Amino acid sequence: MATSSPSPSVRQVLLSAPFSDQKPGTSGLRKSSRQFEQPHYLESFVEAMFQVVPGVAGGTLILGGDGRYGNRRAIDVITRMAAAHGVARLITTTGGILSTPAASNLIRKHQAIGGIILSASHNPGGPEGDFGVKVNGANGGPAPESITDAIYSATTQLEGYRIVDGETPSLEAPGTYALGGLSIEVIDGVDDYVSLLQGLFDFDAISQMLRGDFPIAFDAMHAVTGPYASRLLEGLLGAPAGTVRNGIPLEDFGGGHPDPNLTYAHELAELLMGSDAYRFGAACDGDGDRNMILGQRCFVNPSDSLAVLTANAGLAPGYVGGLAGVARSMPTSAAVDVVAKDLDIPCFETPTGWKFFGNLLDAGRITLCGEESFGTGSDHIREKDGLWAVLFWLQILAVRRCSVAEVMTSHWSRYGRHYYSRHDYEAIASDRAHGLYDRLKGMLPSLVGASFAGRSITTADDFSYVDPVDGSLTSGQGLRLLLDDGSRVVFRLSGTGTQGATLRLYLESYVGTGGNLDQDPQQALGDLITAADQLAEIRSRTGMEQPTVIT
Ligand code: VG1
Ligand code: CO
Repeated sequence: MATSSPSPSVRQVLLSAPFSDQKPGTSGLRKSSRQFEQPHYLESFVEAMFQVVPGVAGGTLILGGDGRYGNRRAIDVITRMAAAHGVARLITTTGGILSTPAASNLIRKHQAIGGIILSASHNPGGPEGDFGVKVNGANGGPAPESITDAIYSATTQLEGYRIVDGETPSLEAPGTYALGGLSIEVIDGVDDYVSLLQGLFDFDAISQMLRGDFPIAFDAMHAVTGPYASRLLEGLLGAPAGTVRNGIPLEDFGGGHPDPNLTYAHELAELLMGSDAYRFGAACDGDGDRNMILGQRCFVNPSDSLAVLTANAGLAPGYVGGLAGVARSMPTSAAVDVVAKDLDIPCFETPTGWKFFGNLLDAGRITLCGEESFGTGSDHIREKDGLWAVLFWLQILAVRRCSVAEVMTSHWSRYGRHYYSRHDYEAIASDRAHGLYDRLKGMLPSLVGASFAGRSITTADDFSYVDPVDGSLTSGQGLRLLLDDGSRVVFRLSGTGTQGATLRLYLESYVGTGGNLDQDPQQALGDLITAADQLAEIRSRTGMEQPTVIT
C-alpha cells in the first residue's frame, strides 16, 4: 500500500507525434473513454497542464473525480506525474471520489496551486461513455481561457512527458503516503464540504422540517453526490433512509446519463410530477455541480431558481448580510435581472461556462450566479454547487413553510414571469450543424428590423463579452435575436459534447405581473419556437423532427 521507497527515478517518455485534438471545451477536456485510453493521451494533457500552471514545483495539488470508468487509472497516472514534476503535496480522497464543488473548496482551503477533477460531468460514463479532465486554478474555479488555450497549445508541441514508476496508495482509507519527494494525503472527500455548508444554512430548521411531514426524494443518479447527499440529508438532517436514491457511485452511472433534467432524470420527475408522495425532489449531475429542483407537481426552471434564491437570500444565515451583486450567463433568462433591479444591486451577463464568473467572484462584485443549464452557486467556492442549491431551497421552504409551487406563484406575481425553454438537438452531424449555424450568422446583419413571430428584431448579433475585471474580450458566444417586446431567441453550439454537434435553442418571453402567469412554457413560447425553426431551418437541416431534450 504505502510507498516510502527510495526516490523513484523520473522517466522521460517520448511521443512519436503530439496530439492535435486536446482543446478544452466549455468545461475541461472531454472525449470518449476509448480516446482517453489511447497510449499517452491522458499523459499528454496532464504534462501540458504541469508545464503551464504556475507553482507546480513545491506546490499543493487537489485530485479526485466523479468515480466514472477511468477515474482510478487517471489518479494513479497523475499522482506519478505529479511526483515527477516536483509537486510537494497531493491531496486526494478515499475511493478517489470528489465532487467538483468539494474540489473547489479543498483548493481554497489548502491554498493549492489548483486541482484536477476527473469528470465529463453530465456525459454518460463507462468504457463506451465519456471521460474528462477539468483543470481548476488557485482560486478554486475552472481555469480561465488564457490557461486552457496555453495548455492546448502546449499539447500540440509536446515531445514527451515525465512520470515516475512506483506504487501509489490504494485509496481504501485515509492516510499519508510518500512517493519520492511527493507527500500524498488521502482524506475523506465529504467532511470539509459538509462543514462548509453547515456554515451557510440553518441545519436545525431544515432538520426540523425534514423530520416532520415533509418527505423529499434526492436522486444522485449513481454519480458523485451519493456519499455527500447521504451524509447531509439522511445523516445530519435526519431525512429517512431511502431519501437518497441511486446513491452509490457506479463507473457507468448505471448506464444512464447523469444529467439532472426532465428527460434523463425521468424517474424522479415522474415521482414528483405524477404523484403526491413527495413535497420536494432534487437531482445532481455526474460531478455534483448541477441541480434540478422539483416540487409537488412543479418543475422549477433553473433560470427562475437563480431568481428565487436571489430574492430569498436573506433567509439563509450565510447571506443575511446582503448580496454584492449577481450574474447569469447570456442564455439564462432575465428573471434574476428583475430581482437585482428591485434589490438595487448590479447584475452581470457573462458567456456560457462557470469560468466567466471567476473574476467577478474574486473581485467581490457578485455573491450569487447561475446558468440556465441547472447550475447555481455563490462566492462560497468558485464552482456551481448542486447540493448547495438543494439546501438553499430547503432553507427557504423551512422558513417560509409553504410549497415549492407557492414559492413560484408568489415570485411571479411580484416580479412577472419569464417563460423560458431550452431545446437541445444532440449528436447532429457536425457539418450540418455548422452549416446551419454559419448560415444564420451570415444572415444577422440583414435581420435587424425584420419581423419575427409577430414582433420586430431590434438586435441580431453574435454575443461577445468584455470582462469588467481584467478587460479580456471573449467573442463568438452565441447568436442572439432580441425582439422589441423583450423576448429573445438564442442559438448556440455546445462546447461539451463528444459526438457530432449539439445545437441549443434558447427561448424566452416575459409576461408582466398583470398578465397570464399560468401557462405551459411550450405554449407560451409556441410562436417563437415556430419562427426559430422557420428562420434557421432546424428541422430540415438536422433531419430531426423534434429536440432530443426540452427543458
Ligand atoms: C454546458 C452548459 C453550460 C455549462 C457547461 C458545463 O455547456 O450549457 O452552461 O457551464 O455545460 O457544465 P455547453 O457548451 O454544452 O452548452 V458541467 O456540469 O458539464 O461542467
Ligand atoms: Co457538472
